Amino acid sequence: MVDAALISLCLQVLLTMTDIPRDHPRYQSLVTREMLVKGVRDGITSMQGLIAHGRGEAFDYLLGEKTTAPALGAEKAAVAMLLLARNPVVSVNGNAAALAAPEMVALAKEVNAGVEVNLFHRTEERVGKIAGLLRSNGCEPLGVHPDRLIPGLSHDRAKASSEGIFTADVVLVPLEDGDRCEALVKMGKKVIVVDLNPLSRSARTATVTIVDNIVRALPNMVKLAEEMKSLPRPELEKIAGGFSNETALSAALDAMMETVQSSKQH
Ligand code: PTJ
Repeated sequence: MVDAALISLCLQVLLTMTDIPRDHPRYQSLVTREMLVKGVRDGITSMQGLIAHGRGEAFDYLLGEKTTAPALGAEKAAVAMLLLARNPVVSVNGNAAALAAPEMVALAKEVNAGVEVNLFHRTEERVGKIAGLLRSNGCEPLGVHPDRLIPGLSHDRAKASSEGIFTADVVLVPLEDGDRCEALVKMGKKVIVVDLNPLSRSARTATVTIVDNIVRALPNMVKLAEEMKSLPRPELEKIAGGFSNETALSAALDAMMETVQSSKQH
């Protein structure tokens, strides 16, 4: 009975996705929305995740819904940092799971990282479902039975696993909340975030902020990791060391301002 209901729901979502005309100028954006709606229906994404995505979309609109050259530079620096890390970990929340689960797992494989489920609005049911999705993509995730708390956080989002995020030297935490980003940086970790809002606290606190949509950033990073994993360490160190988060955020704001200015001229 439950299976039949699930199958019908999946079919409904697939039909909605195929209903979106391919020649719609904002096709990718609309498909991404459907992926998140499906994520909520499947118990993977939180309702709050839809609101967070809406905020992201507004910034993406200003970016022209494309990966800018500075964002690609940040993606390259992030991949170099992950390849150089002793114990890298990729963190997955409800939005990342709905939008980029296969790519998160593929990237973790390329850079030899652990994958950990870490939720802001944590429920054991949602952790289980996200872990199941990650397993179906070929990895055994950490974070299902967290045994440590990140210092300075008074919330379920503090939960972490000792062999994962707690001891990691480099963490990729896409769509991270500001408090947790700050707490991880305070623990001495290099923190990579994917955040379309260059003004957010996470963006300003992280070691590397990728101002790009996760649906573009993660596939780019998988490709970069495939290409870069054979580079010698000094070369990777040069790429990672040459990155400035301040400059990257300023470039993202410039790109957005340019969109606003050119719209005013028309
Ligand atoms: O699954 P959970 O419980 O862990 O919850 C996940 C969310 C995302 C709801 C939670 O971490 C949250 O509330 O995040 P914030 O504080 O709203 O931050 C999300 C940030 O991600 C915002 O700055 C958005 O602009 C940005 N964002 C939203 N969608 C995307 C995005 N950045 C990149 N790609 C997106 N698709």
